[in-house]
Amino acid sequence: MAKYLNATLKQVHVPADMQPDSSSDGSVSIYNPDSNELVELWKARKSGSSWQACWGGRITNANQSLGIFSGTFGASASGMAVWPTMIRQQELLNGRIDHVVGLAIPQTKKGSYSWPAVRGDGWFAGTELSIGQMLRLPASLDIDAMNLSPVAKTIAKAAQQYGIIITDTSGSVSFSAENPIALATDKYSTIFRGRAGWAEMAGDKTKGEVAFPLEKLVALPMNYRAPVSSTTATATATATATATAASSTGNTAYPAAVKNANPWLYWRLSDTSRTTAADASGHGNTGTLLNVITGRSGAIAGDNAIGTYGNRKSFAASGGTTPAKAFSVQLWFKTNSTGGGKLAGFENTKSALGTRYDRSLYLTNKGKLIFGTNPGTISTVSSSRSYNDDAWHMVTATQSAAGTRLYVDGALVASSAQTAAQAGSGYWHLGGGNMKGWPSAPGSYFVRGSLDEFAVYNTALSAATIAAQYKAAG
Ligand SMILES: [Ca+2]
Repeated sequence: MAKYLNATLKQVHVPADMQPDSSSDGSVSIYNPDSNELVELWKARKSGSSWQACWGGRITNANQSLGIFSGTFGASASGMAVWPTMIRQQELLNGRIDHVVGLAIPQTKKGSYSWPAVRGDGWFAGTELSIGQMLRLPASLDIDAMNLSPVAKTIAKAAQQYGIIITDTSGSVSFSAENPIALATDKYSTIFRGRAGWAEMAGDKTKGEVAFPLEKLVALPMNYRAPVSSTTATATATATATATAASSTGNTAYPAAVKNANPWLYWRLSDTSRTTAADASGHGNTGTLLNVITGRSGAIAGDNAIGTYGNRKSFAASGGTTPAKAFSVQLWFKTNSTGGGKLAGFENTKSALGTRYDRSLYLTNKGKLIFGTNPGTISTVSSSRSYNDDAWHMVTATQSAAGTRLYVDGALVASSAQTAAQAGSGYWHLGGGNMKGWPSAPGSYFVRGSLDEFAVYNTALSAATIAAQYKAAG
């Protein structure tokens, strides 16, 4: 990833007098109107004559972009660019802000984010607002009739007309404005009438002013105005149109081949919801998405995939069930991880590490595929080659009275005579779970990569069916 970040940020023109935000975040936004590119850096610092950053990203065609960084790139916890929602000094001087404004709040919701955020770092349970969620002041509120400070009035009008977006989790409720170190002349003293910014937002009581009406803000629904097919880095209007067009001309042979084999569960993982995986099997076995990245480019043309971060908060789980004696578990994956991870498995807990876990399909640190069951003693089969080559691979594991079989990219790669698995009910996991005690257990129990087209069947698919499915993928 560091290598990819370097490539992303290569040849960025850094102004000679650039100064990052002096806070620990060291955030920088650089917009180049000539190339129409926006680069944002996090923890930027100068080392000798060159600049280094811990993380960042680049958005091309910036003035047409939705301002969302791809994958895990960007300078913010949300994946949203900081620059578009930042209040400019000149806007405060003009008394007019013609855009949505960003707001950081101390408590953001755990495991949840709202479009246009593509990820979040919230960790409070039970609070109402998610990273990316929008708020606004009601249109009926007469802001001119309120005795607000000039700054509070300007921001309140933007909050009424364009809205506020939750951009970050911070120590206090705060709007983000341009850092004066980036400006030719610092006029904040004039803007804030010689007082602190927070004091101006609270109003000057000696003038009878009231505080910015935070209590009148109304939260808009999650994913407010999200496009039906939202994409990430290249989420320009053009790219969205392309993605929509692609879905109508996408590959229909592969999903048809899966459905013909009567899956018990079939998640295509092209969901716009960040929390629910729709089931295409017809059996209503929707899944729960936990802190995954949606809108990733998929294995099958015209249909997206999800991405996982490789940590224990980021995976998907089915509803409770008892697996059939004969079964198949199947998915596509794409990773370059050298930490391995469980691609799929069956556990007795839905969202925590299981204390009973079985039917484990996983990648070792070296990228080899292992599938096994634990009817009393763990019994596995393993591929001879590695698959952590950042290309899409289709993996299918089956078990029945005929034994255990592991297929990769439509072909049998390993088998054993094992016909049994652990008894009991539980949940299918996609993307990670407990691996403790399993042979060549991965360094990371949770896989970091893209996952797609997850299917579970209550039958052992035949070699011919699997080969035909792989062929249908094109
Ligand atoms: Ca898909």
